[in-house]
Amino acid sequence: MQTEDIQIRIEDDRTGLEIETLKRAILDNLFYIQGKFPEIATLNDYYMALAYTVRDRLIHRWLISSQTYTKVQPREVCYLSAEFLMGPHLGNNLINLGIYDRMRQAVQELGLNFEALLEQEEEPGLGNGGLGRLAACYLDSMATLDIPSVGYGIRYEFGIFDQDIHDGWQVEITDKWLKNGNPWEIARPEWAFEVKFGGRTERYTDEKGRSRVKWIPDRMVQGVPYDTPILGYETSSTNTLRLWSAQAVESFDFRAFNAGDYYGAVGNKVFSENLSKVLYPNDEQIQGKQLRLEQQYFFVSCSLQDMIRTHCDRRGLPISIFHEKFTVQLNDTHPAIAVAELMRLLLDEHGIEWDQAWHITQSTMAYTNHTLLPEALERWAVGLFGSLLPRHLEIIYEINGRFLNEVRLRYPKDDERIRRMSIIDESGDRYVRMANLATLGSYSINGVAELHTQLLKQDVLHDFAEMYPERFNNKTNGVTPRRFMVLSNPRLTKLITSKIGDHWIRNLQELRQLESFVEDLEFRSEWRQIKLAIKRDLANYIQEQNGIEVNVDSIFDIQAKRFHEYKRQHLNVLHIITLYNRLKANPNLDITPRTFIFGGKAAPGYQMAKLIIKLINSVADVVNSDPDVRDRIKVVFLKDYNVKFAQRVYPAADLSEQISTAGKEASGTGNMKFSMNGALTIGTLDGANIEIREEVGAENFFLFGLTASKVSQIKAKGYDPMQYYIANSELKAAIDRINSGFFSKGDTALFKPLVGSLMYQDPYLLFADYQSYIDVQTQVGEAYRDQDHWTRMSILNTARMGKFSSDRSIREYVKEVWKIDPLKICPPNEPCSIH
Ligand code: NBX
Repeated sequence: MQTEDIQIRIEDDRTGLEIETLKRAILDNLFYIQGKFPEIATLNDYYMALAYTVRDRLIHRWLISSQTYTKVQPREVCYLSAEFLMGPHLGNNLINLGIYDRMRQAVQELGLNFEALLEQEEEPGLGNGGLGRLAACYLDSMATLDIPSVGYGIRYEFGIFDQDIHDGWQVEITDKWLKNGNPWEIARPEWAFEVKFGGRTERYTDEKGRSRVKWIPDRMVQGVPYDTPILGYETSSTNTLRLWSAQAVESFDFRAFNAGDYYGAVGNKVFSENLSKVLYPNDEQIQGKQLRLEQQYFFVSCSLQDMIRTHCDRRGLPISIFHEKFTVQLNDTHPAIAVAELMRLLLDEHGIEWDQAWHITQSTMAYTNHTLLPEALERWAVGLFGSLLPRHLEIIYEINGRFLNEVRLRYPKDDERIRRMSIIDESGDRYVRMANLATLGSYSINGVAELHTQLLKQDVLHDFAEMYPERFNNKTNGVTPRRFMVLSNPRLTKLITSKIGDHWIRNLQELRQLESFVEDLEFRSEWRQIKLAIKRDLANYIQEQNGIEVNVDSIFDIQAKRFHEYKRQHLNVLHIITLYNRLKANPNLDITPRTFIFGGKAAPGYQMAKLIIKLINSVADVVNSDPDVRDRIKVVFLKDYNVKFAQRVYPAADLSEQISTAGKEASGTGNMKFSMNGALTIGTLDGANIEIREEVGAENFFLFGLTASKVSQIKAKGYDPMQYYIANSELKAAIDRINSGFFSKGDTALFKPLVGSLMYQDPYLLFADYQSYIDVQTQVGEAYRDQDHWTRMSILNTARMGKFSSDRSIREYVKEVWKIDPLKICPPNEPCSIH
């Protein structure tokens, strides 16, 4: 049968959207999939039954989408990312299907607790932080905008660790997200690919007399795809998230087994399956571990083979036009080996000549950079690289040789430039520089906020930007309002929609219409009541979890993000200690009450970040039990901050802490999520903060600190933190408090590494920014006293955040980078003429 002839026309319990149908479907799935009857079904059984009910409705749209792509053969974007931090699927899919309220009613009519069922979902935490969550937001927006796309990544068996706190210290616990099964994915073992590792290469002459290269590996692994449907909002477009799981290659097992080496065979299985076992929990810091490079190559090779199979086999198109049908977006350098792998596939497997292969490769790849931190720029020791990927190393040397010849022609006798631009770092031990490989192999290179892109061009990729200025562009990050407003903040969503309708959910710029309600007293009062109600919910959670009673009329001052010295959670702590010192010195001091709330994980090997968590908890213990400050300051560390929890935290904030050292935070996306939900930002001129401030207006943003250029100037002159310590009595008092053992039961050694680093190096200039931060925090306290004015500022923040929808970011990628046309997908059971 021809695909065009297939008409999917199903109208039954698997597709219907009426409340009665939904109820029947849930019970049907409970019975036939979970194999349970209601009397003995667990909460998880009901969650699964509900999830399958939703999945059925996605699958229908998914198949129509996939059929349409097969027929139309549109240009597609493949988003390659080592991380997809998806968060729970259920609520989001209900929103995008447009049946959230209906499903709630159906569930309630079955006598079940809808919120408890949503809460039951174990989130797939297949990412560390911003970079992984950005990939997830972009999948939502690509589907919403009807852009044919696939997300390719790794199906880690264990995602980011769960965080527990013991005695104030972070303790990591394995994330077993698959323990109850995953109803959202479908395994496709029939579409597996083999991936080679190690061994050597051989030259030979092919039948046409051309010199060719063969790679003879010494290990082989199979990648099995697991597909998850990604439905857009108010559209039928349903794209695919395809995650690869590593499995032993059957034939390899058998060879060892037949030779009597049963243990060897099983050993090979263990090696193979290790590949997709666990997500590396380090953000912004490379480790140089072989397994990490194996993971990267594994998923990149599977993904490129998959694209080529779709292109050549399924669509019958010539490989010479591959780049016309596919574009690959590299989410940082983690998938940058794709440049060498596509070259290898084209040269060695498809017999294409070098120049054409390079043209195809360079017309396919586009690279997004997410960091300027030198310690986060990926590089691999040449020895390790060559032993794992011998053929790729040859190809990289060839790319590099040809490229450096061009550089020499263009800039004769500029050896320094050659050294800087080379893909191989030869300043000491030799390394492959992945950022140089990605840059050279791509037709587009972008940063993730205006300042970041500017610094990228000025600094890390300066020589490349000079040589190929037309390839560089900015794409300021965005976040999806479906998850971070509609799903996470239903009360605010309802209020906004009652005033301006619901088009803002698709077109976030429409939030601007809220500006005309700023002067409406009743609207402001409703706005305030909603914030208060959400704060009450979070206060109850804090009471339950941490046993701390917090004042809901206090400023909820929240810093929630990964722990890193450049993000300066410890600057926030210095402010807390300063307030505490003031109150101790003057117990009657009239300050605006504050609740300081922290959330976030530290990389398990990052001692300083873990010590900052310990400091927060130690300060919390002292402050929260001191009757002198009662009800005026409280400190709360919320453990195990993840996407599910973040959705409760953003809406509850009055103040969002975005206090990184200027020039260090590429963009930030939490800053956007807080502000959309009506929090005011206290922040530096860093990353997207700059653009947020431009949008919301300087008068609705609490700015402090040095600019990025001032930071570099001070560093260039030789920064001496001690000067600030000596000159500033409050700063000195805060540091001395920590040093004295006051927060560590007299233990003066505990925080030495932290205090020492600040006093003698302070690489992130906390001391230089301290006074400015404290002053602006004082202004925040004052401003909060005028609740009416604060509410105006809060409303204006939400109203002016339209720019920061990931829909806007994706529209820019589509128009300026990918050049892909949207493709409308027919709704199920409705006759329609597509495209
Ligand atoms: O990417 C983050 C940046 O720090 C943010 O400023 C930015 O908003 C966000 C999205 O563009 N980077 C990030 O999250 N990096 C990682 O998680 C990471 C993970 C593994 C790794 C290096 C970095 N090896």
